[in-house]
Amino acid sequence: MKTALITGITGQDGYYLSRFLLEKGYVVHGTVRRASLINTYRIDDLIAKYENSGQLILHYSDLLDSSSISSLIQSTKPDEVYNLGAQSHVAVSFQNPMYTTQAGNVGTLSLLDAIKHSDTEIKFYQASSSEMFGGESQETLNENSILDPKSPYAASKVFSHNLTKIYRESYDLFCVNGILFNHESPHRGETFVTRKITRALGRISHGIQKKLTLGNIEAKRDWGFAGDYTRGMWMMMQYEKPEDWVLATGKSYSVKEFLEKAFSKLELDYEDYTLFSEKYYRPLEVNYLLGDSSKAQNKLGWKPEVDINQLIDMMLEYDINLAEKEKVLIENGLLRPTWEHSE
Ligand code: NAP
Ligand code: G4F
Repeated sequence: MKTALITGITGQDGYYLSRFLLEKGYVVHGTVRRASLINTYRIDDLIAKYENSGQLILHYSDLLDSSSISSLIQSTKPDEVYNLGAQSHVAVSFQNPMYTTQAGNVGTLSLLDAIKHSDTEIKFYQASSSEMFGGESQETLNENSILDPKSPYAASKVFSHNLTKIYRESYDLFCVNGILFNHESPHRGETFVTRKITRALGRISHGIQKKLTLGNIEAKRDWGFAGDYTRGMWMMMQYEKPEDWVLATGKSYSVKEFLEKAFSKLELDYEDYTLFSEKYYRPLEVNYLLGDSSKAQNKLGWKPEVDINQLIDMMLEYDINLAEKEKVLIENGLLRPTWEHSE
């Protein structure tokens, strides 16, 4: 039975990856940040199913706390480490550049160094990002494309990406970079644009939200499904040697096209519901992202199973059900609708 350590297990990818590994029989250790409110809601079902048997073990930790990171590597003795933890919101990284950079990089360095000093057989996955490419031209991006980061978040991802390569080449460690294009799901954070749209649409359909406020809807992204991408992470770790891999669908749509598609599924016109605010524009934008995952498709046998229409259907179904429950709570005075003003 293999053991995995996942930083950022409470995030979207942490949920899909840990579910996948637990179903494969792995023992999964995950790091959780202490917060004043309980922040494990995405993995609560997994905790209920796997914690008592000892197959899922959670540890309080923070990527900035190097001592806790290195003691976790020593105490959990993982076969595979997946470094998913990050302040992952690009717009927020302009407001909190120092924290984004430190959390993104101190943790990677602590993990890699702890592996180097404790057990060089441990495999390491780094959550690299298509944001590193910068998206200035309309080219299709692969593992050899030039990195041209456009935010503190992306700059920090470039640092960790390079560090992962340096440890691989210097110390012969099994370290891989997964360069993942945008991937979404019903468990996507609610301030990322796709979920912001489906969450609003769910509430609009139940009459508990009137308008949705967005920023630049001309930007294009290559959007896939998180469950497909976390499966790909695991496949990279099973490959015969450590390399860098792009995961993408090979199709790019603008935020406006996503909006149109989502609203038209409920026979609504997004223009009747959408407002725009400077607040959601970024100091520097990544205009165009389109990925070429042929290396992963040919060498790993990975391919995305969910297309954009299925993804929107999945997210909408979830968010319409969620809004139905919220409506009942509002009607009973148990919930106050504050989302019109949220990010
Ligand atoms: P997410 O939902 O924002 O989850 C991020 C996770 O990191 C959460 O568990 C969060 O904990 C944790 N975290 C944040 N700061 C931390 C710190 N200082 N110490 C320890 N943990 C910390 O992100 P995601 O979508 O699952 O993405 C997973 C990883 O892939 C991230 O590194 C992201 O940058 C990268 N990535 C994502 C995409 C994408 O499209 N989703 C594409 C490329 C790369 P809390 O729950 O306590 O906040
Ligand atoms: O959904 P987003 O915030 O995702 P973004 O910036 O592409 O970053 C995500 O994908 C990266 C992979 O490429 C990850 F590395 C990163 O961690 C994260 O998961 O924004 C997508 C686009 C942007 O162009 C943004 O300007 O949507 C545009 N947008 C327009 N209005 C908005 C909004 N984005 C957000 N979050 N909120 C808006 O109201």
